Amino acid sequence: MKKFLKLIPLLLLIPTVLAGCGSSIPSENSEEIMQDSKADDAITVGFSQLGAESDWRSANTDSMLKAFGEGSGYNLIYKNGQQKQANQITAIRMFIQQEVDYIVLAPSTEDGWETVLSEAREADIPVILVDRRVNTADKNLYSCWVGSDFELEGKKMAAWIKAYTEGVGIAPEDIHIVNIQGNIGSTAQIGRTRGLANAARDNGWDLMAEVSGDFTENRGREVMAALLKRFDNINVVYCENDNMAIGAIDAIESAGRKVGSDIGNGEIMVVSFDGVNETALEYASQGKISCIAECNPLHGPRVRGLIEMLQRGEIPEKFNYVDEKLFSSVPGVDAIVVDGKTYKVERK
Ligand code: GZL
Repeated sequence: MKKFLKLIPLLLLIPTVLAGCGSSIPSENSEEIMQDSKADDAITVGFSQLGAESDWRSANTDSMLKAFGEGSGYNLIYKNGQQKQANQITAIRMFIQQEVDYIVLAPSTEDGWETVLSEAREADIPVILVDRRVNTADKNLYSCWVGSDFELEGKKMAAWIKAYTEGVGIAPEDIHIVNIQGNIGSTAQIGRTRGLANAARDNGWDLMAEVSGDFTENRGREVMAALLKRFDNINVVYCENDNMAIGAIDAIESAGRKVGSDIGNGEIMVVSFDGVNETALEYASQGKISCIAECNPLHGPRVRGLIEMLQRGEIPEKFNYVDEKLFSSVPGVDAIVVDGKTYKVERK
């Protein structure tokens, strides 16, 4: 398992990246942009992005467009799948027809890719997976993958919840937690959900519900409002991304409840993943979000590095994980241990 260089804490990096790149992110409805390179022998990359559902996704897209943009020596064909696997499959078939040199796929969910990836292999076009993974029996249908260890992200968050609640004397059986999940069947959802569910079982927490908020703010708000009607004892809300956390906090405050880490005095503690959305970062520094598990979206340079290795005839690691941190402004937990490894909790 290859580890990339230690990352500058994402929380300090993303606003700069987005600001520095301007609005090169195509709107959600734009189907395709071609960034022509001046170089005649440019390598052509077909990039099938799953959609534009969150700030994380926009930062991920922007990172890719920047890495393969003007002057990079590459031609990039970008296709936005608008959250539909069928659109991504169509895009990959278009890339095959156009005889691109590489296909980069950020898959919406894990299942249903065997046929189209077999077609790419028959066309002798290497496929690189970015962010989420695909569930294929034949791992040779793609050259390599780069992204996050989502179950580790969930384990780290659960370890933080355990350390914090033990530190303030909350008994495990008094932790009444709901999980607002990402898109069901996506690698990020599967890993983060498993990380929490296993910890709740092992620690004796009351995990009352797991409901998908589709990684969007609006669905996060709707799901949280419904959960507050269903349960009157929720004291921890585990949101599988920042956008859903922002929606959930709005619903909690609209219901007249207070978000914060003082769950012993009736506050509802909200924790989240990504560390990209500006509002979520502000909430975290205020303590409205008690802890954020970083999920780094800046995969453009990493994907480009993998293509450059393949171009040199080198064989990259099959699975390339990025190192990520935890962020909290809530006092009491300076580090957590997961699978024998210690992770420092970053303070803003
Ligand atoms: C995680 C990525 C998830 C983010 C969400 O790598 O797949 O999808 O956590 C995004 O914000 O929508």
